[in-house]
Amino acid sequence: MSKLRLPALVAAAALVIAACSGSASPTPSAAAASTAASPSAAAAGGGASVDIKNTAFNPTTITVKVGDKVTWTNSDGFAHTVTFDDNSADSGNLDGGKTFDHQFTTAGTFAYHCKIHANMKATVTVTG
Ligand SMILES: [Cu+2]
Repeated sequence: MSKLRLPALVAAAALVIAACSGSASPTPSAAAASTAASPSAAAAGGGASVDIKNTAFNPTTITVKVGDKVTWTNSDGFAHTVTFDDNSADSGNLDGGKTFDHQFTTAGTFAYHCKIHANMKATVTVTG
């Protein structure tokens, strides 16, 4: 689905860029260009989000593609960590309300945990 939609977005962005190239007033066309760019950038980048709430990762298993970024958001009012078992990434103490992200560049299944709460465990599966 997203692959079918992408050319249309690119074409729309190209039209916006072409339309504004001769324009003397950049403010409205710049706003239009950034609005058009947002959905296509999200579709091209890919990724996933994990919420940390009630001393648990949610969801506990996610699957992303190589090159995707995963963002963790601590929705609890106290610190957690996102620490990979193989030490490939570690958020350190992530206070409530803070986010941590990590881009996955190799395929595999990566287990992670919270250093503060031993029962908090989850995995990220990265497919090639
Ligand atoms: Cu924790």
